[in-house]
Amino acid sequence: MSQDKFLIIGAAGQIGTVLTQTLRKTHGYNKVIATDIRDGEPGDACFEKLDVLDIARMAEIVNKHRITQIYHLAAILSAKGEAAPLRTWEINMKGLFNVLEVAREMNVAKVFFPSSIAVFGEGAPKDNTPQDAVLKPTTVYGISKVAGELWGQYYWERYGLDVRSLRYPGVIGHQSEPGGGTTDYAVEIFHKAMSGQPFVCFLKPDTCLPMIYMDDAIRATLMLMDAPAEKLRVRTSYNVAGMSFTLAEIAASIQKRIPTFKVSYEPDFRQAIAESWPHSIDDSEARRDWGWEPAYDLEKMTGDMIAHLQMRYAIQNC
Ligand code: AKB
Repeated sequence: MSQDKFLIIGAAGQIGTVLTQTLRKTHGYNKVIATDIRDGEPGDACFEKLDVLDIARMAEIVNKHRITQIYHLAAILSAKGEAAPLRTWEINMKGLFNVLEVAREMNVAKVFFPSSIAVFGEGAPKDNTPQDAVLKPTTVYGISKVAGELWGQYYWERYGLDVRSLRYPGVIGHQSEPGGGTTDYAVEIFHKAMSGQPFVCFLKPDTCLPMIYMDDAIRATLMLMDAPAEKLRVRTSYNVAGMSFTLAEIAASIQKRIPTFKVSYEPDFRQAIAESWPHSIDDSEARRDWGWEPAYDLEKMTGDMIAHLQMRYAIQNC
């Protein structure tokens, strides 16, 4: 068993919830310290309340628990970020700087920083968007991710801090709910279908976006973090792909299993964000450097989501 001690920042979020559970299953409960701005379970010695803007508290937690790896997942996402651009910049960038500085000062071995397909914008090819496509994002979230990628690379090159990163597509999972993203619809659609309600979508039916199933997203994260440092030729952030589909396609995939499910469309400001992003991603560098291969396509993901949510909704309705 490894001697690592993990710190998850944003552990109550969509990815943080599942990553915390997965790392605890592999390494043991006490090896993973969950932190969030929200309260944890009373009396949980492996939870610490943390505001990412509070560097002194972050350093205290890293010191107290002798942390060797930090997964920094706290951020304001694309749609919510547009309501308060300067606040989003502050949280996303100052939060990252605090993590990088604490990790550098306290000799943390590895840092994970999530980037996103939101780094792409005008000028990047829409289909099979390559790793080194032009990065001209339109959202403050996307701008913060481009800057974050470059700062991660800077800390690696300047200080030897081992910062690793993935450009996540929209993440779909049954275990936790997303919040504030443009791709959130792809989780909400399942909950509406399972609770017998119609779904009114904020994007048009032909909007095609890259997505990844939670199991694949977690597996990709851990594969990257476990890869030998000398294999990693990308020190900004790796493109990573799962599947791509339009809204009409995911609706049809659910309707194959739940024929009474109804979807209608009322696009809002998030349509423009979605249209600035790629349709699909070329992740050949991730495949080459650390053996990435997704396990879930649209049909397999829909089947698995419905099976898990069926159990959850059945228990809730008992
Ligand atoms: C969002 O929609 O903002 C996020 C993302 C693609 O990074 N899910």
